[in-house]
Amino acid sequence: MNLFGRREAEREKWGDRLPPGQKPTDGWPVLHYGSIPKIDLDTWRFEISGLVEEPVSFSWQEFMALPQVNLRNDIHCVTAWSKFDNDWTGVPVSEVLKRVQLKPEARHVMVHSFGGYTTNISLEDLNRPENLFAFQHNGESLTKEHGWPMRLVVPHLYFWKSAKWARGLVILPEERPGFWEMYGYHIRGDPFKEERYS
Ligand SMILES: Nc1nc2c(c(=O)[nH]1)N[C@H]1C(S)=C(S)[C@@H](COP(=O)(O)O)O[C@H]1N2
Ligand SMILES: [Mo]
Repeated sequence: MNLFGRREAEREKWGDRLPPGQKPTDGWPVLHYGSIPKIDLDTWRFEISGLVEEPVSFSWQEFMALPQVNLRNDIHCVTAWSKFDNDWTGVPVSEVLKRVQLKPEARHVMVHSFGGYTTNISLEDLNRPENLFAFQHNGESLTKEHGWPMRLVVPHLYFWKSAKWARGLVILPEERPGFWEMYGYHIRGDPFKEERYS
């Protein structure tokens, strides 16, 4: 089959689930800036600060005691691969956000990772039922290169929003660019609108 034929076949197979300009992959590429941070579960913390009445800080045990879910979704990387039907286990973002009281001016979030990576997201895009802090993928603990022990998964936006090695959220009144957003990636990054770069 020629390239055009193959693309047509993929489009037919995945239909509306394949965003424009994307190609399905069966593998799982590893993409990140810098090196994999060293993390120790004994000292690991996840913190929410900024525009909240009381900042909160979870130990690994406390985080694991939150309600967990299994969710299946598709991921879309801005470098043009999409990976369908990922099974994640983790804690819904909504469960984590329930543990803080947001101040009335709260609108946006900076997600922080061990190692210094950041990415911005609106509270509305973050607090959706399909988003989770995942520690398993397809039944296995996340590998170090894919974000062990825990990463954010936001399937409706390009995958750079899904911070690996997540360590906290800072709640903000307005949008501020994160790491890739500062280097020209789109501030929101909806794959179905092809919001790749700004
Ligand atoms: N902490 C951290 N998270 C990150 C990144 C990063 O550089 N550091 N890269 C992002 C980008 S650009 C992509 S495409 C995905 C890649 O995730 P994967 O390596 O599990 O496929 O992670 C995102 N999360
Ligand atoms: Mo990426």
